[in-house]
Formats: sequence, structure tokens, C-alpha cells
Amino acid sequence: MKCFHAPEQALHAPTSELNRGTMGPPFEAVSRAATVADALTAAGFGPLAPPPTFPDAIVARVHDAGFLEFLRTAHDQWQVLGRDGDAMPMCWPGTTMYPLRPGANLDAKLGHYCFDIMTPITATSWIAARASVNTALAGARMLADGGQGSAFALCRPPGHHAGIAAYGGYCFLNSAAVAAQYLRDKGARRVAVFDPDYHHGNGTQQIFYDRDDVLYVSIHADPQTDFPFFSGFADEVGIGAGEGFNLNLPLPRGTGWTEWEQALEAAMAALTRFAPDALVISLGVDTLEGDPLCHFRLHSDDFARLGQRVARLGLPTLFVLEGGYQLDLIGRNVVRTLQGFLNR
Ligand code: OKP
Ligand code: ZN
Repeated sequence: MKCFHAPEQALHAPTSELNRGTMGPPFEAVSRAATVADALTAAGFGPLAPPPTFPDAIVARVHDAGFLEFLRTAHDQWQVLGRDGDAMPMCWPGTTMYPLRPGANLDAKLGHYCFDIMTPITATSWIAARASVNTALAGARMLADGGQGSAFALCRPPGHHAGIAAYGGYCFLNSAAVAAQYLRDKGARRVAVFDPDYHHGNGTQQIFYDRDDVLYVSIHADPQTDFPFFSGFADEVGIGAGEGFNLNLPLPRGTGWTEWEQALEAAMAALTRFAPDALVISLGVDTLEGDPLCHFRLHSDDFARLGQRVARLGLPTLFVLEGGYQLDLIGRNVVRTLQGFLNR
């Protein structure tokens, strides 16, 4: 399986993260990518190919133009204001207090586009996020060209929380969604996004919520207890033409393989019914027991079972890395997933 990664992705390297009221080292660490790359190489999946630079217009197929311009220039504006450190919001419109306005200056726009406090914009975050999208697109292009049936995109920063004009949850640009749209534009009539990351991919859901040509299926922690809290409920089924083309399978904290597998079977049934031409998997491995941010109880061998099960769909498949925060174990679980998929 061809694997892709861009060295520029390391340019998103915030120094700290506010977690439970305390500043500490970021969970979404730069070294996450290196540990996955090392494990892939050791398992014979290397060398990882650097992607070409795809045009911004491809990213604009799913993201708002003003939002992209903001992300590209936010840190420059921050510096022009004489500020040190990373660009972060300090005031949000909320959803109930005021009529929604786009925001006139930088602080207003930060609050308008960003939905949390864990996603700082550094001077080079844009370069890294764009490179992460290129990595996903390189894999998507390989599927579209029909050369190979599967690819792995070592994306980071992750993407599934980024919406049409919103960023947060460590995500700036939604690499999996851009890749899914690219596959549509290259001729796939229907594309499915399957998201087994511990967290609901609120961004991917939003992007395709009113569409029947891209199915979104997610297994994740119940938003009543877990991030992103306001999205990922079972009654979110899509709207308009998209009604019935969004499937959320929330599970309680503490869920282990037996119950997780039941949700997996429900997800696979929906994917089979949809009969897509291509599949994008938002592969988070933060479902592993002991993950510092998450509360499911999957074990390493379960990732091989996950890989095996999605392989049975028999679809051209692009894996895009999302979460996973046990630094020493992310690589192994990514490798297990891909090995299961390839039945090795
Ligand atoms: C991104 B992905 C840490 C708070 C914990 C983290 C959620 C982001 C997960 N300061 N919330 O879906 O793995
Ligand atoms: Zn996650």
C-alpha cells in the first residue's frame, strides 16, 4: 500500500496546549507523525512519498473562501498587531447571544471561525495544514487514477473537526473531506467517508450534511460526555437531499471491542447499502485503551480486525490519519490496521 507524508506538516508545532485549565505540552504533538512513519517503515510500508502541491482551488471545493483567506493570513495579522506567540481567539459569538456577524477585525474573526481553545495558529500552521491536505490528495489521486486499490495518507494536523468555515479540535483543513470531494470530481459517483476516530467528525458531517452523493458514517464517543459535545448525536441524519446519508453511532465511555464491533457492523451495513465507488477512512487510533484523551477500550489486535472488516467491502480505499495520542503506540496500531486490511 502506497503511503504519503509531507515533511512540511511538521511546521505546525505549537509550544503548549491549554488542557483542563493548565498549560502543558500539546497532545497533538509534531512527533506523532514521526512515530507513525517509523512504524510504517519498519513494517515494510515505506518509503513514504512526499505529495505534490495541489491547487488551492481543490481545497475551496469544500471550504469557504473567506475562511481560507483568514487561515492563510491570521498569524501575519497577529504579528502586525505586535503580538507574540500563537494566534488564539478570546471571545466567541456563542450561538444564542447575538445575531451572527462575520466579525470585522482579527479578534472578531478568530472568535467567528474558531470553536475552541486547543487549536492555536502559529506562523507556519497554514503551510503545515495545506501540506496535510496535499498528502490526502496524493492518496486520492492514486485511487482516482485507478493505479492502486488503497493508500495511506499520514496526515497531521488532523482534519475531521474542520468545517466549511470553522476550525478547532486540532484541525484547520478537512483533509478527508477534500479528498472525498476530489474523488467525486474525478468521476466517482458516490463516495463514503467512514470515521472510526474516538471523536465525532463534526466538520466532515457539516460539509456533506445536505448531500446524497457523499455518505458520512461515524462511530464515536457520545457527545453528551465527549468533544465535540454539540455534534454527533444519533438523530443527526442529514438534511434535504442529504437526509438518510449521515449516520452517527455514538457509544458510551468504556466501550470495548464487543460493543464497538456491533457498531462497526451497523456502519458496514450502511456502507454496503450505499455502494460507493470509493471509500475514505478517517483513521483515528485514539480508541485504544489508555489513550490520554479518550475512553474506549480497543486493543492493538482490534485494529487488525477493523482493517480486515473494511477490506471486505472491496472498495478503493484511502486511509487518512486523524487522532491517536499514546505516542509510543499510534504507529503500531496504524500498521495493524493496514496489515489487517491487506490480510497480512
Ligand atoms: C481531535 B481528534 C485537550 C482536550 C481534549 C481533544 C479533542 C480533539 C481531538 N485540551 N479534547 O478527533 O482526535
Ligand atoms: Zn479523535
